[in-house]
Amino acid sequence: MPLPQAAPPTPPARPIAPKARIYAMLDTDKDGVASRHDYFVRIERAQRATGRTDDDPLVIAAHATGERAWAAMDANNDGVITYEEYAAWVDAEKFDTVCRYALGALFDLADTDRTGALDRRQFTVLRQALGNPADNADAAFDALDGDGDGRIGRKEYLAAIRAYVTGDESPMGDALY
Ligand SMILES: [Ca+2]
Ligand SMILES: [Ca+2]
Ligand SMILES: [Ca+2]
Repeated sequence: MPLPQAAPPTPPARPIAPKARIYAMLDTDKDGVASRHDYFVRIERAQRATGRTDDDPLVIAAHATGERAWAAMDANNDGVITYEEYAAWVDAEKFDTVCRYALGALFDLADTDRTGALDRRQFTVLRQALGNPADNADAAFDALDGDGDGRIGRKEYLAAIRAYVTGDESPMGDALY
């Protein structure tokens, strides 16, 4: 019996594996495929939510790092990243050379008082821009604020995502879903 024609590969409906969870997050409109529009709408949302102008240096930086990350991930330049494309691409080295800059730039957009850390309100704005569920924003904040000082530092945020992507123990799993 012939195999059915390949539909676009999609992660499980309730993804458990870190890469599948992150991919589900990249698919902002939840149609099963992460498109260029899905990816960049997150920057636009973060910009709008923080009242930043188009010529804000942090907005420009977010677009620049976003373009670099997108170009690296969408290797065949067709405007979409399939789950298989993403899962095969991302690893610790890609995180250190590509992802951390795009994620850090989004973090900086949300850090409106420029302290290098996000308070609960700023973190919630960032999560909403990134397309994470809003209903567990408080639990996510508590999971990432390991020292309980009411702030999530830029380094601890990026380290948590890195550990999550590379399969180490990370509070990010609780923070995403
Ligand atoms: Ca999509
Ligand atoms: Ca592609
Ligand atoms: Ca903290």
